[in-house]
Amino acid sequence: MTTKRIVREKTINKKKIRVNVVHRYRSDKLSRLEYFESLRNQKEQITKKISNNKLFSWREYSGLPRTIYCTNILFVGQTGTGKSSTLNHLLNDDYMATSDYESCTKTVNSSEVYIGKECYISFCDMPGIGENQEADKHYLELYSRMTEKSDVIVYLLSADKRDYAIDLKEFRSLKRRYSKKIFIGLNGIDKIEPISRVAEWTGPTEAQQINIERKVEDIRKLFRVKKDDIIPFSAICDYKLEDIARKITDTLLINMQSGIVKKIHF
Ligand SMILES: Nc1nc2c(ncn2[C@@H]2O[C@H](COP(=O)(O)OP(=O)(O)O)[C@@H](O)[C@H]2O)c(=O)[nH]1
Ligand SMILES: [Mg+2]
Repeated sequence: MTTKRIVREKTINKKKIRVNVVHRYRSDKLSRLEYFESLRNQKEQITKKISNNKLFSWREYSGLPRTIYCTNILFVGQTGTGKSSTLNHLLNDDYMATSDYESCTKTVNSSEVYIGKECYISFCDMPGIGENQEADKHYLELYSRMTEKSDVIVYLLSADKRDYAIDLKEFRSLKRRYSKKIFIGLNGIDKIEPISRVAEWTGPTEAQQINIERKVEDIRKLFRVKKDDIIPFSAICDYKLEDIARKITDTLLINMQSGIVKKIHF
């Protein structure tokens, strides 16, 4: 696979945002994972819909104006919820830095996946909130500007947490503005009790499954969302990531059909 890393400045509402971008030129060799097929299988449909939307010219490579069409998928949520891990596993990559002891996504990282010759999906890994107030101020402003221009927002929650106060506040504010394009990814279901410390985790035990369902029900009530808008999965164990890919595709297509997505790029 040919990839190219660049840093690009995007101007949103007259302010510049630095975005690290990785380009992939051969999308058909992108991933061995079957679930990604769901995006590629609908390539025609997505390409057509993206093409109907706003276009912009891009002179970065050849120096000649080129028309590129793009749609944005954002991964948001608290630090450590697995945003970067989810993207790496979803795209079969290790481009996004992850860490088990510190937050390491300080700016927007974007993986641009070409689904047509001049048409791509941009998967944006956002910095995590909830680390400290000063950083949150900056990151929430970034969220606000990026979400406006996005087509799908995946809000990640950690399945093994109990206190979702910070998430509730931010999620509600996003949901109010973008109710049709946001859903919850409940990551880390391998850590739901009772955990076996011996065996390698390949899927939930019966006892874990019961607790996962309970957790989904609690989240549904707390966040006031439909059950379908909560996708339990495990990024690290590569479990049910296909559900995330499917939900992204569905959300993308629904939004494009309903005309919510008007501006496709910034
Ligand atoms: N057990 C488990 N750990 C995970 C899972 N997803 C991410 N992690 C771990 O959680 C830590 C934070 O992940 P990261 O992707 O950096 O989170 P981010 O800050 O949201 O980007 C890393 O140590 C990951 O290995 C998961 O599904 N299960
Ligand atoms: Mg990260």
